[in-house]
Parts: sequence; structure tokens; C-alpha cells
Amino acid sequence: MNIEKQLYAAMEQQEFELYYQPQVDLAQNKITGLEALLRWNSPVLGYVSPLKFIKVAEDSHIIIPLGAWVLQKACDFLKKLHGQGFTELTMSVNISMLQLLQTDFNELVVDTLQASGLEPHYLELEITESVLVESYDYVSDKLKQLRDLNIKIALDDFGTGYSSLSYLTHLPISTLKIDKSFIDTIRTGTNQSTLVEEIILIGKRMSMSVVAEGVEKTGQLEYLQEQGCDKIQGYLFSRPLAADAIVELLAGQA
Ligand code: G
Ligand code: G
Ligand code: MN
Ligand code: NA
Repeated sequence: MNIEKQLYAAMEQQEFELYYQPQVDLAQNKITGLEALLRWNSPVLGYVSPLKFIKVAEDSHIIIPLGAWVLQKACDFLKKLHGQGFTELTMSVNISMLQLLQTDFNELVVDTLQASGLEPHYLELEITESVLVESYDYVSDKLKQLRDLNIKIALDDFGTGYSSLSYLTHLPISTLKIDKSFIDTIRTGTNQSTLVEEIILIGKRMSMSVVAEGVEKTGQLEYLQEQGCDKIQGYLFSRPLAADAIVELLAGQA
């Protein structure tokens, strides 16, 4: 079987699972959000990284049903957490360009929210800059409709694409996620992370929430705190965890 057929089979056999990585609000010093991250544990191939299979899933369009499954699963889990008393948590879900370009994508999101009973403002869709470059007008209209429904949009991997700043000012983006490659340049005691500083300032100026990704070191955390970054996500605080482990972690900080 090629990997494409294996992906279909994997969907049927329910081999996919969602993990969740906490986003920590630095002002409140607590988990305020989760990012859903897809995992494929194949009995044949073992653990397969999304870095490998997302591209295949996109090329074969399996990402459409798979992405719909992710969205539903993530919304259902968040609704369940709200019911357990973690009432203000948000959920961020990665959305492929191909999903966003489906004519019925916004309806799918609305239907999914309705099915889960989740209020729209708790859901954040993470998109990358590439989607903006390729179909700006179409996408920006769709994002505006989503914003009007109170759904949040995050720009993922910010800084790695080629989006000009003018994109940002005209789009209803509520969150900037600074790519890990920039966070990696933070070295305490030196002055080499001016780009991170600039990105945080840009985000603030546009009233966006700024999330630093891939934070692994205390020095990075301290620097981000000093610069007024809003949230961090990274191994320093927690790796992506299975649903059970997330519930335990949340219960521990309550
Ligand atoms: O979790 P991990 O670092 O292994 O993810 C690797 C890549 O796969 C990241 O770029 C992440 O955005 C992407 N990814 C993870 N889960 C999903 C998903 O549900 N949908 C899409 N489109 N991408 C995902
Ligand atoms: O492209 P996206 O930002 O959605 O991908 C996020 C990916 O980064 C997740 O798959 C997650 O596993 C990974 N990740 C999250 N935190 C860290 C970190 O601190 N270090 C490293 N190396 N990877 C991380
Ligand atoms: Mn992401
Ligand atoms: Na990212």
C-alpha cells in the first residue's frame, strides 16, 4: 500500500488521534488555550509525523475529511473541558489552505460548532501566510465572514512566509504566532533577538495577541516576558499531550 491508501485505511481504522499543546498566558501565568495537533499511530509504519503525512493528505485531498474530523474532535473535546469547569479555555486548530479554499468551509465550521455546542469565540483557526499569497481576495472575504461569526483567526509560523505587513492590517487576524525559528535566536544577555521584539511590537500595534512558539528555555521565557509577549507555547511548559493527560494537567493548576 502506498502512504495515500494507508491514510484512507487509517481514517477507517481510527488510527488518528489528537494531541493538545497548552498555551500559557504570561500575565495570568496559567493555561488559557490548547492547540490541537494530529497524530497518526500506524500499526504498520509506527508513529508517523504530521510533517510527513499532512503533505500527502493535502496532495490526495484526504485532508478534507481528515481536517473535518480534527475540527469536530477538537471542538467536542473543548466543550467537554468547559463542562468540567475549565470554562474559559480556547482551542486552536490548524487549517490547511486546501480546506480554506473549499467553497463550503465556513459552513463546515458553523455546523461543527453547532454540533458540539461550543460558542464560536472559543475557536481559533490557525492559517499560514501561504494561503494569503495565493488567493488573497477570496480568502480575506472568507476570513471576514468567520470573524463576523466571532471565530478567531491566528497567523501561524509568522515570519517564515513572505507576507507583507499590509496583509496584516487588512485581515481580521486576532493572533500572531511567532515561529520557533525566531524564538531559537533568543540568547539572553545579547542583543540578537531584535526581530522577535519587532514582531511583538507589530502585534501589539495591531491589537493582536502574540504567541511565541517552541519556547524551550527559561531564558527565552524571561526575554518574552520582558518584551510583553502575551502567550507561550513550547516544551518548556509542556509537550503536546493526549486528552487524558491534558485533563490531569488542567486539574493540577485549578
Ligand atoms: O505536532 P507537530 O510539530 O509534529 O506538527 C508538525 C506540523 O503538522 C505542524 O506544521 C503542524 O501545524 C501540522 N499539523 C499538525 N496537526 C495538524 C492538523 O490537524 N491539520 C493540519 N493542516 N496541520 C497539522
Ligand atoms: O506549524 P505549527 O506551529 O502548527 O507546528 C507546531 C509544532 O511544533 C507542533 O507539532 C509541536 O509538536 C511542535 N513544538 C511545539 N513546541 C515545541 C518546542 O518547544 N520545541 C520543538 N522542537 N517543537 C515544538
Ligand atoms: Mn499551528
Ligand atoms: Na507554527
